[in-house]
Amino acid sequence: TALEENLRRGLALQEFVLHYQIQVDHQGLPTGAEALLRWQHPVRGMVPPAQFIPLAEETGFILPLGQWVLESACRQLVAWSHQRATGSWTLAVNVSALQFAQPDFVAHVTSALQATSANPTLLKLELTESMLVGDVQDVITKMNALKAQGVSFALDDFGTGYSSLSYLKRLPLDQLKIDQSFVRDLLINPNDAVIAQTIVALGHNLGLQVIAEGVETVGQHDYLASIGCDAFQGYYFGRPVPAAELACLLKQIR
Ligand code: G
Ligand code: G
Ligand code: MN
Ligand code: NA
Repeated sequence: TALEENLRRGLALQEFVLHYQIQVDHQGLPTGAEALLRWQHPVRGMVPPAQFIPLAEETGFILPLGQWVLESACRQLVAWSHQRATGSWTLAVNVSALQFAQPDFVAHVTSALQATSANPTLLKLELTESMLVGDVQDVITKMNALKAQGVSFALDDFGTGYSSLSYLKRLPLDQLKIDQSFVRDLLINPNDAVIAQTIVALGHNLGLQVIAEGVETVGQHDYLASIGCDAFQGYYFGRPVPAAELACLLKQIR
């Protein structure tokens, strides 16, 4: 299709960029960021991932694009490692199901780390529940191979998918991300509040850190903090921005 052709041309012409959204700990101190892909189309402007990732997954274009994301993220980690304020920041990178399912996924991540000399312990890969429904042993093997190098794992959009709790306890995860759909109405919908509490308790009982995404207000933050949520991400702390703007954001926080 024309869009598919455009995507390939866009990658060649360096039209893709990563934006970074800050993540903070319970004290409000930045501990890292999530990389979020954007397509700066010369005519259509900034195209959000929801408008091209589904097609990229259907066509397999997500594979070269995902590799570009991994390498760019690793390059950013190296740039941050030279600055005092960001020296130990972790960077969370979204991985698509098709990308993760490749037999050489581990080799691809390793190659991005080695090509950039990024510190693997600062790289966090975000998986989604949809990746966990197939061959669980294959998922665990891949995760363990990367964990042996120091890479960590978060389960994104937690609570919206189909992962069974028996899978969850077998996976070598580090972090659960409470989906933003539960955070949005936390203060007005008692069901969402109970779900958030339950995810925090579940995560902690499994030895996982719990981060909430989509935190937009101080009220949402205070409630989540009161139920023991460990980390926070959302517009209240900062929108996804280019790396250069993140430095300005940091100065405001400090
Ligand atoms: O940034 P935004 O909220 O528009 O992102 C929308 C969706 O796109 C999110 O579900 C996010 O996980 C996904 N996404 C963002 N960046 C990437 C990426 O680099 N790779 C993949 N596979 N998905 C991404
Ligand atoms: O699915 P994933 O969690 O990777 O995607 C995160 C998406 O949520 C990104 O597209 C990002 O732009 C968006 N996002 C980040 N913070 C907020 C927020 O506080 N409110 C809303 N509505 N969306 C957010
Ligand atoms: Mn994510
Ligand atoms: Na999410």
